[in-house]
Amino acid sequence: MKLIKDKVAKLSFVALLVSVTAAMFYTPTASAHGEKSQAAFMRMRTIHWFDLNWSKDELTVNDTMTISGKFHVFAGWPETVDKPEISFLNIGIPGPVFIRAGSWIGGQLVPRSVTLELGETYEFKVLLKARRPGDWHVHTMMNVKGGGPIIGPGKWVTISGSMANFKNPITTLTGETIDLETYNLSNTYFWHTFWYALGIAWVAYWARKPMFIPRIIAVDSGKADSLISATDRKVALAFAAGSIAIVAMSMSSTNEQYPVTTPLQAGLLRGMKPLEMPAPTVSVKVEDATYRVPGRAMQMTLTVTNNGDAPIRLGEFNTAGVRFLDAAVSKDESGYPDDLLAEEGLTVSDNSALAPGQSRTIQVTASDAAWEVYRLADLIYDPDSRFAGLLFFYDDAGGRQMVMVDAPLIPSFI
Ligand SMILES: [Cu+2]
Repeated sequence: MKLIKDKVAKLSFVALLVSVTAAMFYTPTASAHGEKSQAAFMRMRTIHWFDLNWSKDELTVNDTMTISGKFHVFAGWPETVDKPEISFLNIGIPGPVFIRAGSWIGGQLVPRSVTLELGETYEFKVLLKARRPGDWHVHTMMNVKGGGPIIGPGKWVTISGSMANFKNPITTLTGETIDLETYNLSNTYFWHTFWYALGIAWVAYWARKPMFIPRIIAVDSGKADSLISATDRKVALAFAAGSIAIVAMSMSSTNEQYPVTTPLQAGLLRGMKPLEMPAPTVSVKVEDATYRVPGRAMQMTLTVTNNGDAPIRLGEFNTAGVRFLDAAVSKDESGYPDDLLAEEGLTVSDNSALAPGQSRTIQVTASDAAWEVYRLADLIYDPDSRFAGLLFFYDDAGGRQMVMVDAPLIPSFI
């Protein structure tokens, strides 16, 4: 009876070990990344992405594409989120389905974190190389230390072909050309297997002996010392000395084989060059802003003053990557993702050209299902219900001006 119990205990232990190991190797594919669950204020009051362009939406493995555009760092950055002093320009994708071959802010290569200034606008570009076939939602993203990943708009991109053909060749500083995709992979497999096997051997050695119940009985009856024999001590010593010797030997042989190694580079780049934006000659005052829950529409009363020398019209309101356009003034020709584009989502009470020197109070309505689909309307349940967004004004000569708006948003449930 005791023997059977012991066998059962051993078997369950082995089963547990196997399942834990299996869980480590199980990696299901994720197709979305929770962009809608990120708090609305994070998407509306931190980084405003605009003029985005995904150079392709269909590629085969090894093809490259770029994502380019601009982002404005909102001056009224929320107090609850750390300032973007240590930020990393990234791409939000489900795992390494692309590799990032390079990224640039204001023309400068940014393989590291950067410091961004509040209130500034930056130009960026990211070069990607297709690795894993599938349909992937490719987002712009800014990782901000203390703020988390701040996700931008995403577009579906299809990669076809076979991952087995993926190549990632680089030339090292010592002049050797290697394929990073497969470089020294057998070595990685070897060491993982080796240490795993050694660990299992160690566990197996102790698991041969009576376990759990017989041991606790021995400990309880004051015979704990009898559980570890002289052989056990020798085996333990051999394991310890052997492990240390293997580490020391493999380390010295590695050092011999690769005499020149440099650590992964990390650090902070300061003084990123912002985009020089001409001071807007349009000024906008938000008189009030309400969000009508049943109509999925945001209504703003704006007093717009044109201090420039050309007549202007309001063409677009952009918040959290959702673009509301007045089709009569501006159209999208960049292939912007449909679900984020309300081509006729912007209604202006009087959108006739506003002459230089004039001022007018207008009612602006931004309505689209995206308020709910992208869960931006959740903002009204925040303790600090404020929204922020970009307004784009156009003149007849094709000029465009960007004006930031930021105001409390009051919900209306009727
Ligand atoms: Cu996505």
